Amino acid sequence: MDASVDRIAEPWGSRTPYDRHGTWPARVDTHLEAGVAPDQVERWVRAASILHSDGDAMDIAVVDGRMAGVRGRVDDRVNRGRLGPKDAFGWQANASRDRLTRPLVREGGSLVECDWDTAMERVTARSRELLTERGPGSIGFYTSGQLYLEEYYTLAVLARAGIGTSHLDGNTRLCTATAGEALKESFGCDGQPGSYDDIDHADVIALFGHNIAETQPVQWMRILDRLEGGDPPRLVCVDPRPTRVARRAAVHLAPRVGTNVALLNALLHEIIRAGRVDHDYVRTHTVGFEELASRVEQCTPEWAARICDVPAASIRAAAELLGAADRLLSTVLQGVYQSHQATAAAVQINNLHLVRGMLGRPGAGVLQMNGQPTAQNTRECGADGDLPGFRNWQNDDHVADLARVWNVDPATIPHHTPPTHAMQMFRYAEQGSIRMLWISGTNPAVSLPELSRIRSILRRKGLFVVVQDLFLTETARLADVVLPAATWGEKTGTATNADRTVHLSEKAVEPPGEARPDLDVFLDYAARMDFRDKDGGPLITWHDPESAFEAWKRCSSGRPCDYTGLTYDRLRGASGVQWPCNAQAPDGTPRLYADGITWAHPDLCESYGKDLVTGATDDVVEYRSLNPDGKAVIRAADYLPPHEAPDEDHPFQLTTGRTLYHFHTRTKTARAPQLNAAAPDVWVEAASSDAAALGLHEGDLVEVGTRRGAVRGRLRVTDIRPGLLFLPFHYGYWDTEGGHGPGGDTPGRAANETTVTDWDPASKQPLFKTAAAALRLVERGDGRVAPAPTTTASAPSRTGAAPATVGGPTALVTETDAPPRGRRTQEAP
Ligand SMILES: Nc1nc2c(c(=O)[nH]1)N[C@H]1C(S)=C(S)[C@@H](COP(=O)(O)OP(=O)(O)OC[C@H]3O[C@@H](n4cnc5c(=O)[nH]c(N)nc54)[C@H](O)[C@@H]3O)O[C@H]1N2
Ligand SMILES: Nc1nc2c(c(=O)[nH]1)N[C@H]1C(S)=C(S)[C@@H](COP(=O)(O)OP(=O)(O)OC[C@H]3O[C@@H](n4cnc5c(=O)[nH]c(N)nc54)[C@H](O)[C@@H]3O)O[C@H]1N2
Ligand SMILES: [Mo]
Repeated sequence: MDASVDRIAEPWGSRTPYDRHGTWPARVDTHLEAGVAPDQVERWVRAASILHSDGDAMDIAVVDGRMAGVRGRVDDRVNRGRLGPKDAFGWQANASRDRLTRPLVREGGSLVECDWDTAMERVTARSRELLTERGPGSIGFYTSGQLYLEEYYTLAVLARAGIGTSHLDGNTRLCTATAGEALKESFGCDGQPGSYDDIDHADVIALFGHNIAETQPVQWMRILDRLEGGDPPRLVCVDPRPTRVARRAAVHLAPRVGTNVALLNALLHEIIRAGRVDHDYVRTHTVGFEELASRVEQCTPEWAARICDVPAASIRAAAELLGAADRLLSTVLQGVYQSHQATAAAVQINNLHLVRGMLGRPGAGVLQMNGQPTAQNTRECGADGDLPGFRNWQNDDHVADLARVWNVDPATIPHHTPPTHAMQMFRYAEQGSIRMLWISGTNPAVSLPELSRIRSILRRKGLFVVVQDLFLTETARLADVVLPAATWGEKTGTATNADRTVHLSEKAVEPPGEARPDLDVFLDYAARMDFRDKDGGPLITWHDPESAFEAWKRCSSGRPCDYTGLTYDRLRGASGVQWPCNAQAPDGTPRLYADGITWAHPDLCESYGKDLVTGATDDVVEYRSLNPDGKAVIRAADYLPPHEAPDEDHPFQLTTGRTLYHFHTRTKTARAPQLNAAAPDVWVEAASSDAAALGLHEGDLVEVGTRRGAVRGRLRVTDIRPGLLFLPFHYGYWDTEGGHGPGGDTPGRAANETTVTDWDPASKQPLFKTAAAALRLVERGDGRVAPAPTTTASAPSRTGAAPATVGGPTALVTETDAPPRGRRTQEAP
């Protein structure tokens, strides 16, 4: 049966209920441009979504050589045919008229069009000059979580072995650095333990600072379908906002932002006190339990209740659910990773699973989530502050092994200090030691904290800025050279989602004008720079996506993220394979650590761990004495108060984050009419009690100010935690229509005007979730309403206070029930 559903008004579509341990029914969601019928589609081209980390598999409809719509892929393990709103409508941005079609270079103060040769010669000339005059440390690369594996790997090789710089990081630093760090701290190595299939089997699902309903809407559909089926799971939600997840939770804890560690320590205290520890598991697979038990001994629910401002009874109720669960699935995201004590908190969630022995079995797993579509690849390819293949920069054998793969001298690969993290790279640029910064696939002039500072760094005279993007973004406008990139649908490559599922996305249409795939740009640069291996042969021996993938396979061989069992042809068959995929696991690996902890041994581990308070790196001697046999490490952490507390001038806490319909700095979603209309401008959320106390109403124009800057937006009064304000971070100051928003250096629309330059000591991930702020009226709304959706966590607390968010006739998605099929066999519970 087919149904047509307005998927702006009903973002999660119709329900297809299923029972615990059952198979999630398949259903195909299709959205085609108005006037195009399914039988007019000439080709369906294989792809996976790149507007979140879910990895929703989809096919692109091609008509007359252009994109005309998308359809979920029915046999895929991740989404079983479903699409979220951004998947369904976001593709339209590709064809927008303001795509960059030619390179630009700065001439006499302004950016002017030129050919590729001119632009690339500028970049290589500057690179050579700097290498001669100042050495490799004067060049930095800041990349993305949105390119393809092949592109990151190529960039990692050219930056680390070609240039020889340690200044290479991704915007994954803002996103999943804490996920990676928490996995390294607990399991010695990055790599997602769990699987999305755990949703089918869990009896308790706990979501920590993760608004999955809006940020991975397809997995939320799966949870909703289980909630409607037999033996439904109970949800625990830890989030200060009234998210859809919170509204469906058996226990909702809405803590003061920045207090996750206190709450988690109380949960661990209760679980240990109530005798819920799996002592066999702890003895066989872990070290550090005694230390944890003694550190949380005083952390009673009453103690945490005072710090977190949640009822002690609710903490007990949550602990009872977590402690009694027979299959517990936990997910963690930015409410932890971008909040105070990020790594310490994320590690306590791993500890919860270790003490309860909830790992490596269907339904029992932890998902230290990713955010961006290919953040996993940034991390595993070493385009972040790590070495490729989860090799340990402190272990000379690992460096030597990498040097063997690249046929270079180990000394070529910088490894005497930790690879530079993004926040430090911007500091070096500010101080003048980094003189060239090549930014690909990210828009730091909107997404980094404290934007006035970022703008002034990017404008510095001595800093040569290269920006590789689809659009003339806020960042591109500050560049010396702008390189027009091709993107999803216009180039081929692989992407690995948050549960290690690898998808191949193929080129469906030609890129606009002279735009080029990022891979081609990096290969061109490497060729022009003439990077060589130690025998004088070319350092980079590949020439297209498939040969780059084959090169990466050699680098991944024998590593935790082993891709050697995969080929492009294989990925064109069964849709979605989870790494490691090799001779031992030819069909891929649903869960890590099913047979104990495998990569934590001192000789194998990616990291010897860090001090969670100071961030100081441990060395091999310390690690070997702590964990000689390579078990999981239970690391305890004391709660520390957030760095910036509310005071008289700034009486509120301020947090920032996402809304369902937009992706990041909106370069794509603002160019998709259905998505743009659902949330067209910035707004401010405050609790009804706070609004009443200040005499503020829905739609009033208000200003949120911190010590860094201010944002103006219309007020939405919601059921958010009293004392807390929320700003969506999507709105830059450059309007897609081509005009400035409220102008110049005080744009007043981007949340990051207000955020602080501060980061987690261990993961170096910046803090976007905790600040102290003031709120004041600028102008009465006089009947206007905030441009915020009503379908989400931003719903007004008073029903009817704002007209319901709808999409209308252009937002219809066809939902086609499909009989369950494909390669999946039912797992034994
Ligand atoms: N629609 C949409 N989906 C996306 C994206 C997008 O831009 N739009 N981006 C993708 C990316 S890159 C990412 S990283 C993910 C992010 O996905 P999420 O992490 O789910 O999204 P956020 O809105 O950043 O933060 C989640 C929640 O953290 C809560 N929170 C804030 N402070 C605290 C705290 O101190 N403690 C706790 N427990 N909770 C807190 C907020 O109330 C918020 O609801 O989404 C991905 N998916
Ligand atoms: N206040 C606040 N700030 C935050 C966050 C928050 O919650 N609050 N979240 C942080 C997080 S988790 C993230 S992930 C970041 C995201 O921050 P950004 O990475 O800056 O955000 P995007 O808008 O996704 O930027 C990606 C850029 O890449 C371009 N692009 C897309 N596809 C391609 C491609 O194939 N090739 C090339 N070359 N370019 C491409 C897009 O046009 C866009 O300009 O923001 C961070 N900043
Ligand atoms: Mo992210």
